[in-house]
Amino acid sequence: MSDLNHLPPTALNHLPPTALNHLPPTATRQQITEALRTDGYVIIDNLVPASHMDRVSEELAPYIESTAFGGDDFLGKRTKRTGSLIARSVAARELVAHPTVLEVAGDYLSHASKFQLHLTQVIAIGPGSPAQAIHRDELAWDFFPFPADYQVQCNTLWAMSDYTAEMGATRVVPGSHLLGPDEKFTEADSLPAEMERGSVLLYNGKIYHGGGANRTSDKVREAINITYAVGWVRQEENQYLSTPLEVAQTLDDELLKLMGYQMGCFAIGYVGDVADPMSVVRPDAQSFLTVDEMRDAAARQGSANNLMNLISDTATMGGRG
Ligand SMILES: O=C(O)CCC(=O)C(=O)O
Ligand SMILES: [Fe+2]
Repeated sequence: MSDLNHLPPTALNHLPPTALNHLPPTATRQQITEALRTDGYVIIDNLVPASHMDRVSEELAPYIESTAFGGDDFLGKRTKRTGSLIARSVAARELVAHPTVLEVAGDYLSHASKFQLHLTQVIAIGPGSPAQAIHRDELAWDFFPFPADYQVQCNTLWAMSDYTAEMGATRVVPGSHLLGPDEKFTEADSLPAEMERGSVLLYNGKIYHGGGANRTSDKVREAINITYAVGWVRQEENQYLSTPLEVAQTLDDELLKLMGYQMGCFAIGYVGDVADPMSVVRPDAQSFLTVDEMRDAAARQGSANNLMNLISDTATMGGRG
């Protein structure tokens, strides 16, 4: 470090980072959201105790055991991906609904009327696995080039096992969230998201990243990937078919809404006679987007404003407020 101290501050600013940014578990929602906005990622250390990960691990072990390896190089031929975490693990549900993460996701995606759960998955990278190709998660939507200033996702990777570079800790390319969709990066451009069990890497849909190579001979790197997206896109993991209705009926309303049992915006997600999807799980539910929520959406978008005026003019709001 002493050599660096002799450089002028402007030169220091141009040195590539040598480690990824971390925040303590006491960081505020504003600090975390700000870090995501500025850097496209941040690691929060020890957001849950390691003992929580023991519970998740125990509940999911039989499912991970019976999961097949991936079928291609992107999914990883020595990597297992085990989904349906809401149906399979009560402790994983608590991660899905972690208050800090939900507050940050709500804030980060507040340009949309609603946000929702996008996928839940254990990613277990086996010994000897090569690194995954470095990519942006936004590519999931048929490679659609979302505008540079439109965030579609707020993602998490929780360390369920130890998470060292040698074991295949996720690799992140700092600064890459500001670039377009067609960049190519190698492992050398990236840094490992080394963290302790119970820590979480938050990252947006635009930052380039990938699973690291597992260079050990006997250790499995396990992460819990839980991602959130704006309410108007299709979810990567089909939440309605992944969790049987009998299980859904036992979940609380907030988790159900997050899974997509709510209107994703004023026109997306109805069932039957334009009914709220929650009514399938709770027959007496009445939770259409309120007029106030539609007004909020209108304040964000010119076209929404026009629609609000139309709706007010023709007074068709009855029954939805
Ligand atoms: O396993 C990891 O560390 C990252 C996996 C990933 O980025 C993905 O599958 O999209
Ligand atoms: Fe990814």
